[in-house]
Amino acid sequence: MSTTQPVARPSLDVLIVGAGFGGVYMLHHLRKLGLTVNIFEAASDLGGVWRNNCYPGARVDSEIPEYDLSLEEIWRDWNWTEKFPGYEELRRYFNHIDQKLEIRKDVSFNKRVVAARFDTDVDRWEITALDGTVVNPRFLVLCTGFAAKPYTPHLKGIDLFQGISYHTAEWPENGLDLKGKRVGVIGTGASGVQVIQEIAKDVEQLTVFQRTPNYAVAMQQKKLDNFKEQEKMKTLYPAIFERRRETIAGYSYSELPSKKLFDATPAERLLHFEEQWSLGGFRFSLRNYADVVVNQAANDEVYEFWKTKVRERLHDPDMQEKLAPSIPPHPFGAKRPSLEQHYYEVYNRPNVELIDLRQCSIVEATPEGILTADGVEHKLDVIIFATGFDTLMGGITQIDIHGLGGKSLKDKWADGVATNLGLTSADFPNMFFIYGPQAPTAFSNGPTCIEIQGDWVVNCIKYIMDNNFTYINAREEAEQQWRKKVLFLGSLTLFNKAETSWYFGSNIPGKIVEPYMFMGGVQKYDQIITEVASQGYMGFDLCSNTY
Ligand code: NA7
Repeated sequence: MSTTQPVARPSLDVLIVGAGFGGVYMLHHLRKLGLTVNIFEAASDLGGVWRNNCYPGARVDSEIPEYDLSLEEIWRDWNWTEKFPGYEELRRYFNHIDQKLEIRKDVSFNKRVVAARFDTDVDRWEITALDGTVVNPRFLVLCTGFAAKPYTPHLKGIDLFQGISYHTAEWPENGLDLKGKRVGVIGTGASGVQVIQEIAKDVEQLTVFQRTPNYAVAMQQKKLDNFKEQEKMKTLYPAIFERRRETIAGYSYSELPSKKLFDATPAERLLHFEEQWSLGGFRFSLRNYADVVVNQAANDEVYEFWKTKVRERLHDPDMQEKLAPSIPPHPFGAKRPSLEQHYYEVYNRPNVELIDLRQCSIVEATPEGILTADGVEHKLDVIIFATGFDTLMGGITQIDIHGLGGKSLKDKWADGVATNLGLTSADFPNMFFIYGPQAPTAFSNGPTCIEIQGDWVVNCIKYIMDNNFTYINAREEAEQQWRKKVLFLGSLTLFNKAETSWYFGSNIPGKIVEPYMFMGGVQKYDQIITEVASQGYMGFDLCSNTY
């Protein structure tokens, strides 16, 4: 870190960290309260994940308008060109938001926050950025996103590799020409699936290193070139935005059939599966029978349908077995299914090889590629790590945060995350996080979760200011109760049956394995946090200090 350069901004009320969906939403609403607000953003522009993830094929797996912010100022004269937009269009969306809401004037770019310390002498946060900038806001709102800390596993010998290697979330801004190259992709999660299906046609040779097959489902992408139709649809937008808050997963369509799977006849089930599949998006997982996530036999039936759908697109029986195994490696839905467009057809191409790491593991990187346990050296020019993130917690704990009594948040969470309502943590007063751990977060549609949590935080800050409190601090017993609830809900489903899953932190060696998200659904979450606020912030201490 460079030397400290204090910036005289004593009047700063709120510092927001991160200028993605969460940061932008918070900035707009907090400014409306008349507060002085600034965003510190590590990247050079707006967009959050859509700034960092610019690998070929990067696009959102939630369709529009479900993925829109509900602010009419934004959606009224914005039209999308694809149902599931790519990162370039999402960046243009952020430019549009800026035009409408004048966001950039209150954002400091290239400012990575590295430390935050609560100063009890003045009851303000002291925030330090990597370039040495220091600010002292009353409130700190972390909108760092759930996937802010990329994870690259250590690959022995990688330093000797003479080609180039990138993590998907650290892709060069100016792109990378992969035409005619021999490319290896490690990882087949959401990022892996997207990059693989995009580049297979361009590269000379693609070698995919797969540890667990992705249960990818049909995106059913659509071009939206008829803007008149989109404009007409807008009469429904307010209803869609209201409805998405009343569902389990924050999509207006994410309503489950009332029947359990085996209460429906085989014909009914088949028709239901086919319908959800052809409608596309997350419907096949989010509108499936409710017991699929708790009943193994019901889950097996869904897996069988999925397996048949996938296998009929693959020519080679060996590929069929690797990509859609006879014995499911984990229950359907235990890992987030990706949305694919032509992912499986990629494996019918002569220039694509699939290495099943469960059969044959990676030994090391060599100067010319990757050596696998069968003694084969896969010659590569480029290695792409599509190996995911230290999700949910990593974006927060990579900032050195100290609260009351000098307590470190990272130390506090070393034995497991403790938050009150997935919004605050005891002894870190006036600090909030949006779209972080122990909230519905990535278990739900991003904008819905962000708006529910964001509205709560805005109202809470308003309450503190209106009532002349100095700060709000979560009570430890409330936090323990919330933790118990999160762990309990996480234990009810089949989701903990996957060997490695970022839902449970088991994708990162050494990370505590426990449910990192509130799995009780968006509507329930909204009800709980609203109730807490309406009861005068039950489970929190509201302190008034006079100086
Ligand atoms: P994910 O979904 O965490 O996927 C990471 C992939 O990388 C996954 O296939 C992993 O296999 C694989 N992986 C991780 N470590 C290794 C090692 N050491 N060796 C081989 N393979 C490995 O990350 P994404 O970026 O794709 O998506 C994250 C979320 O971002 C996504 O769900 C969206 O919400 C956006 P595994 O499955 O653990 O066997």
